[in-house]
Amino acid sequence: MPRLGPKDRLVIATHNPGKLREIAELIAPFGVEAVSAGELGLPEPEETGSDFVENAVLKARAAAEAAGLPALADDSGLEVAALEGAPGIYSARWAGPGRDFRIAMERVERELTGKGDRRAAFVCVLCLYWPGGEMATFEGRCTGDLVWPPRGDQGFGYDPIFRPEGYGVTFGEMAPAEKHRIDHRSRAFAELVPAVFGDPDG
Ligand code: ITT
Repeated sequence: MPRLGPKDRLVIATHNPGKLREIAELIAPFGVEAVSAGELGLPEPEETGSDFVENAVLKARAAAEAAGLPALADDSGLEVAALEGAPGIYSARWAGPGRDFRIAMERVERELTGKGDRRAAFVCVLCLYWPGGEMATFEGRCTGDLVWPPRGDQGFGYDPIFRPEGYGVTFGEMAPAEKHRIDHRSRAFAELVPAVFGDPDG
């Protein structure tokens, strides 16, 4: 698998500003020149996959082929135990066409009515895809439980209702650096680093 070095350009293949900010923060120490799908005017591919891996691959492939550059895509979501893993790959779609996560969080809470089990996990699959067709995927998970009402205005998406295991606060109440220590995206990224960047000091 080719490596990425400080002079290389990498497309961050997401149209979600919250993800873009977090991925840019994770990549910053490695010095690659990150350019977003939005900046390049790339279209948003339809997510026709049946799991996180398939969707991450199709988004990364579409961006890599359109831009002629390596591309990093993220497919992620919230899996709620008592809802058999929903919303899962449909996490963004539960927020409706206006991407209003108040609506998505209210739907989760409504569907949990009468169920005692409030366990949930965030899942993230990252795909790094090269224009020649080489690719690799990396997965990270973060378990926790759901609170109601939503708390905090940090982060994005479902962060205000997700309380990671071992913490009294939600992701919505955590500073970005604190979330990055334990969240699903950072964990997937930690798997990617040795495969894609090698030893940053070596
Ligand atoms: P792209 O496909 O353009 O990357 P998207 O928002 O459509 O953007 P997904 O299909 O992967 O991306 O949807 C994942 C949704 O899961 C996302 O919109 C968030 O609502 C939610 N999600 C993922 N990671 C999250 C996090 O760290 N905190 C809160 N919500 C998160």
